[in-house]
Amino acid sequence: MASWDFIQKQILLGEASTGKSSLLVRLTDDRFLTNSEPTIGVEFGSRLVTLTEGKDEGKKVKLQIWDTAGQESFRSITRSYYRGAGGALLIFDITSRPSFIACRSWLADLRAWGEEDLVILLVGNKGDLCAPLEGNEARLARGEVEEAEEEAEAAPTPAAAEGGDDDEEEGEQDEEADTTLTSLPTTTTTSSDPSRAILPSEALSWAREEGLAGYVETSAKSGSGVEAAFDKLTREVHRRHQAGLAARRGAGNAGGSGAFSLGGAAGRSGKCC
Ligand SMILES: Nc1nc2c(ncn2[C@@H]2O[C@H](COP(=O)(O)OP(=O)(O)O)[C@@H](O)[C@H]2O)c(=O)[nH]1
Ligand SMILES: [Mg+2]
Repeated sequence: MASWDFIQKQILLGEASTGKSSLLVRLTDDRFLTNSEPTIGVEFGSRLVTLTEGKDEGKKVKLQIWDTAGQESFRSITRSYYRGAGGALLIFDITSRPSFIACRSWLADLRAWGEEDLVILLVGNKGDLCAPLEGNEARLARGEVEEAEEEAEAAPTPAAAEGGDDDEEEGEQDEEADTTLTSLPTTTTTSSDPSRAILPSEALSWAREEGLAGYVETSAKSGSGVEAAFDKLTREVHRRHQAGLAARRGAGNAGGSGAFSLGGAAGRSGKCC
């Protein structure tokens, strides 16, 4: 009997040095990849995720996570990397605005090469390098969007209020940002922490604008948020895929998209997700 019920391919994407290989090693080995180890060669990881809701609650998904093995430095990622992936983690380094801006072009690649129903989660890594967040921003960093929004409605955060009072002071900064950030949000939130380049509210706002599945902050170094990010993506891919299958069955077409089949592996358990 197979020890898992469904199988999913997920891919890691983002600029070099954002921590993709470190996140994979943290997830699969629960350790931090030190500088002395070459990241090239870490190409593949696997993990079981238990589903927590719906008719498949309690069932297990086997994740097959693909790492770029350094190819992203040359932007030479091959088509086979994207093929059959149900989920993608689009990763930037929260201390580096250029790595966040680069997510735009990685997203364009994902859309060009990825499966039509690919689910993309935006991930801000290296959380350990910044001061702990509080209140609304802390909830957004943990992916607790609904709770954070409820709180924001009740009491607007300083970030949300910035558009009003601080317009003059913000003006210069916004203009500068406009030259590089075409459609990225220009109501850039500021942080009192000099090492933080992107606040969760800004990352989430862009993720929503682009129709991504959400935003989560991680630290491959401390392990914080890492399982949560992969689990969130896995469950969302499964949920959407099951909803898609149900809709197709309802429409009298039981054929799947084939987007998630992984050769013989899927056949072993009889299903894929
Ligand atoms: N402080 C800190 N450093 C990290 C974290 N993740 C990765 N790094 C470091 O960032 C550098 C690049 O990481 P790596 O995983 O090779 O990035 P990749 O090129 O995207 O695969 C390495 O020096 C890592 O040790 C993190 O969460 N916190
Ligand atoms: Mg790497």
